[in-house]
Amino acid sequence: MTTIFQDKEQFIDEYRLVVKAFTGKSFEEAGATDRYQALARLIAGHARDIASESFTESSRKHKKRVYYFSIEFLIGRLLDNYLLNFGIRDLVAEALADMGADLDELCELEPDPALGNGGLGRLAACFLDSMAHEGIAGYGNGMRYRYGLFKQEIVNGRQHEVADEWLSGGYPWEVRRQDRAVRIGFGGHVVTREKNGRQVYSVEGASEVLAVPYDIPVVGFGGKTVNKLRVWSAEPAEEHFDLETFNHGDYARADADRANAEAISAILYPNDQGEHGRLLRLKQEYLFVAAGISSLLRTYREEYGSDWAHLSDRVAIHTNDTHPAMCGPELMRVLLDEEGLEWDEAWEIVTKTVSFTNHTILPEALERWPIDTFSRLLPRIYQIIEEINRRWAESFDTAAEGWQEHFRNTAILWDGEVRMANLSVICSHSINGVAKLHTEILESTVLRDFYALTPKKFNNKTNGISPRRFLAEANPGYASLISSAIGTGWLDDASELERLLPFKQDAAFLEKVGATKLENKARLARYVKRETGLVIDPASIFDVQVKRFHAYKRQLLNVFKVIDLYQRLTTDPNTTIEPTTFIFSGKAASSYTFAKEVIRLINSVADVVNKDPRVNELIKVCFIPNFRVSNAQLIYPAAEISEQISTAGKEASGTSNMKLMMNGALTLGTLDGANIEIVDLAGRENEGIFGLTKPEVQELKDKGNYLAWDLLNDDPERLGRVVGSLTDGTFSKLSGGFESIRNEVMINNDPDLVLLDFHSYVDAFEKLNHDWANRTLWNRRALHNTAMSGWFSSDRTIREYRDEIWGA
Ligand code: BZD
Repeated sequence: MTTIFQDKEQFIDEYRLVVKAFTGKSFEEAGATDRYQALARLIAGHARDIASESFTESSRKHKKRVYYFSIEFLIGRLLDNYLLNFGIRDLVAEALADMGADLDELCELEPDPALGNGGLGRLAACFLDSMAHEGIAGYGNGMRYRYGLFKQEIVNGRQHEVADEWLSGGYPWEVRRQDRAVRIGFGGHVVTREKNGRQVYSVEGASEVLAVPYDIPVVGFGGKTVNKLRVWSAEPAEEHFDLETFNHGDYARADADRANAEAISAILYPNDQGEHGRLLRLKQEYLFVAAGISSLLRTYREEYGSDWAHLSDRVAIHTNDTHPAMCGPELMRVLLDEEGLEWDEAWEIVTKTVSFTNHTILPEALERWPIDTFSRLLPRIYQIIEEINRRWAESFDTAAEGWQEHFRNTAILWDGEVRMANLSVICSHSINGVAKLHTEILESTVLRDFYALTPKKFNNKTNGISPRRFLAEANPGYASLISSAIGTGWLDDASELERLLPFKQDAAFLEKVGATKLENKARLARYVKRETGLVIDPASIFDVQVKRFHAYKRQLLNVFKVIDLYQRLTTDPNTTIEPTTFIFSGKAASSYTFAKEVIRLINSVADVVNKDPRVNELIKVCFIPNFRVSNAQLIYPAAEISEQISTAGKEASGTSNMKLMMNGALTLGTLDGANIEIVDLAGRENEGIFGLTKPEVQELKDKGNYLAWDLLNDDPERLGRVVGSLTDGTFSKLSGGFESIRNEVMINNDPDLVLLDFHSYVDAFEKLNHDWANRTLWNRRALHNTAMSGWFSSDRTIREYRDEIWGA
């Protein structure tokens, strides 16, 4: 552990100086926001000092640099996390207390940058954390959106989207690097010249914007390595302020260039399963790719000159999903057009440098662009893609049987579209899925033709999460209980959590496990009361489903369970249940009508159930608005049941399943994504597993004879009544009925098999729910889950990437 302050006194002296320099006021005169800003600047300054040491050290040792390209990084708040990683959290908290301030209050003032939609963006952030912890010279490359993912407000049960102006108060962690800005061209046309008997390509008539980088330090646990996340902002390449137009009163047109350029980095697209066809999105993708490639090559040149043949020994470029798929073609463009390499030489360098992770198998989420749009916006990149595609076609042995089908499935250009997944695969030396089942599905279905050709390129890297952020920082009570038993080594090596296993026999320890959970539930209950006015009982079971809203994630199945319980509790005196609070949180893409209706249904059910004195001592429904990293850190530690109920085969991995497991929740889930590995590690007896498996879902699809009506007709008492309640007025008081949901289930024949899994789900829930009565047994299973969760540390995942993909 390096320490940046020798003692409290040194910290206080430095802090006072920064407050003064930054605000012009003394610490006593400064308000809370100024105090927060100054504290963050102080820590960021130290972080940057170490970052520059880390960089020099990597240069000296010729360490391979890993560039993680991701269009999203959902980093969350940094202050608390960096104090923890520097090992100075207690020192700073005590010093502030001495000064009459409160660290927790200051931490609360930090904006929570929502530069991502969900799992993919948060995974990228956990990977930065782990790369720094593992001492890898690993850098994030992404976008600096002026507006993050919308803020969600709930009005009459409905989701409303409000702009997230996270930058308006200033962001103390970032530094603008004007000196490293890069010009990026869009449009224009390709011209060919001959130079020394060689064709030389360039683009003329392009319009340019300036990509300006902002660097955010990434502090690794232990404080020894500090890396950087570089995010790009779009600005006009030249100031074209039209004074005459302005003087004529047309203010908007006077500054039109600025507005057009800035639009590129204005918003994060809020659709977590792809957003196709939007020109601005394509501009975003090219901007952060081209700027990132230019920036990493500049660093390389400074260290190794033009020794391009060894690029892949010194640099790894990892592409997080297909949004950075242009890394391959852009690197080709620079090597061919600017550095004068031959195609074959350049291609070998590119394919040895670039690697790719896929995050989805939903066919509608696979990114594709109309050739028209693409070639007009990026003519030279398109030309290079055409050539890659032509050579790919040529590589097939046309005498071999079935080559046409293999080619059709693997071609980059097909049906008037650029297929980004195929581009990513062809440009990469490694292709990985994010959980065992997901990788198997990639190999056997989505990417099977590629797998048949080059099986060795495929590998699995099951996702992971940061134990620092999601256990130590989110759950300090449990973390210190754990450390009191096994020491603090688990923060460095989460596999040490297994040393908790002997404590499963220690009744007093198990009681403390329950007591910390209760405290966390009380903390969440206070938050819920403050945010929504709803009172929830910390003594009830907290059953939690928090994630993006999506049909395949089946929040609908969960609320059907709640409706069914409600109906049985009010009509059948034999129904028994331990008091339970059903907690939901998550956003739906603004254009995703069905998902938004499910949110409205949950809130409408909550409105009825929570007001009904016949049941509201037993069950409560709670929707927590505006799910984001900061409130997630309050929710995971309070959960007892972790709802992971996607239709088998649909969830690539999931990561909230891991966060909840680490915090001692039991998984109520299907055998999907990383749930399978959770069960493998912790044992089926410690979770609540239900539902169709992937092969069973497949068989059903193959047979094609699933009929939602059959299930409904067979079960009028329960399923029939649940579905009926969608349209019979039971839940329509708040803002109307739910015909569209009913139609999705009955007329659209229940595409996500909600009705089919309903009974096994409710049964599995009730079994878990009744198990809770024996608190000692429950706490034992909870502790077992935590003890076995160390494998899900993103440190483990990153070491696998390092050893098996990046060779860093
Ligand atoms: O990625 C998610 C998957 O759905 C999860 O199963 C998986 O655990 C995580 C991490 O691997 N995918 C996303 O979160 N995807 C997006 O957020 C996204 C964003 C923009 C465009 C397309 C997808």
